[in-house]
Amino acid sequence: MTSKMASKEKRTVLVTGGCGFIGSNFVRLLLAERPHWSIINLDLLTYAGNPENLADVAENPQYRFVQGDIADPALVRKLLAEEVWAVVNFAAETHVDRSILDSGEFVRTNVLGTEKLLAAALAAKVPRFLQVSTDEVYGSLGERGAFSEEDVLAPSSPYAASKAAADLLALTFCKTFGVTALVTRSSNNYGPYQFPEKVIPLFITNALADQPLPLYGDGLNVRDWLYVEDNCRAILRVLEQAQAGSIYNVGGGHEMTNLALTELLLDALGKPRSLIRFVPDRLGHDRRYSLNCRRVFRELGWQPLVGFQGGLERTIHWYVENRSWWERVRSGSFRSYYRTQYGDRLAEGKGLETGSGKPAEAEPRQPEDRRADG
Ligand code: NAD
Ligand code: TDX
Repeated sequence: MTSKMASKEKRTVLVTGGCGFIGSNFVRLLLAERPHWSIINLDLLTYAGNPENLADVAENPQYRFVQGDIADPALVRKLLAEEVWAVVNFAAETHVDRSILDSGEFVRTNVLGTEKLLAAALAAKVPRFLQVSTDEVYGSLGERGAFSEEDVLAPSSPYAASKAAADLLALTFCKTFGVTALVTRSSNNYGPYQFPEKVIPLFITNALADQPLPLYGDGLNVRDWLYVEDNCRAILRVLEQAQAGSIYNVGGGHEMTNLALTELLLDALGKPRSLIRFVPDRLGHDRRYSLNCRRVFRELGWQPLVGFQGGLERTIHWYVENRSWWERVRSGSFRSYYRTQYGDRLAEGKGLETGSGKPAEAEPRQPEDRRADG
């Protein structure tokens, strides 16, 4: 069925984790592009979930919010009884640094929660189940190469391991029980409403508050950046068009070092580079991520529409215009997290003039190239 026909059909989609960063952008996209669809947003409202992220659509009759846990079978069963056509599972603990401080909640939500959601979808015969996975499941690359969907999963952090488990559970529910499970593995997203623990919003908001920007290790780890709306469009395409059991890499095609990214942000904000602090590295810090996205280009005709320069400008603009949003988010429990994560690190940190290109403490791991096909 073409997406044009689908857009006229009435369908109900259960979006989980819709009060987070990507989930809220996805809900907004669905309401705009599939106005006949009904959306149920199931979100536990952890520290990362914020109903304000969807305040502008809260009164839309096609949208309903339910506060609850994906690991609560009775609640999920009740919601799936409403003739749900698809589940899109964004709900997760998502921050690598927090998984290094304490991995328990990552296993509970990302692994057990996903398993419970899959079991409920199987029992309710939900026609489609999309698991939102990540490039981190593949582990780290050296300077060359890119991961394709057939590569072995070799996660480095407890976060990535929990996401790999969820990703494989979805695929096994397809093989073993016939659930129409679909998996997307995207690169680093950025854009409005991202929780300011992740590097781009953390560095924008620190810079706006004239606070130091803590750059891990030598600052030369590489990430591939994808504008959040582009990822949401890819997820919608996979949801409507992909075959059962298929996996799609979704990358932005814009790789850069963290140091280059930081300098770009400071320049764009008109803030001095003296705000950069090289701090002790993240444990198990993946050196580089890169995705081969030929499958999603060829089979689904998806490609990113937002260039990095434009996407970053929009993102910076959003954080400048929404200072009250991030000041609220950065208060309360965020402060104690920040002290735990950065207190000692910043005390040991070095500025650009003394630290440029040098790790402040441990040498970051230099993993071998896993593939060289990119
Ligand atoms: P986020 O941390 O901003 O939001 C996560 C949301 O899930 C929050 O609203 C939270 O309240 C909710 N949640 C957590 N535990 C829950 C539970 N047990 N039941 C119901 N809701 C729960 O995350 P994000 O950055 O928007 O990421 C969304 C998904 O995309 C995650 O699965 C993540 O692994 C994946 N992903 C993220 C990126 C990225 O760059 N942010 C990249 C690739 C994949
Ligand atoms: O303070 C920091 N200093 C720093 O140098 C932080 C928070 C990060 N970094 C570095 C670490 C990474 O190399 O910046 C890079 C990006 O870090 P994060 O924003 O924490 O993202 P990452 O670890 O790459 O994981 C992200 O992309 C994949 C998301 O958080 C995951 O949810 C997603 O699955």
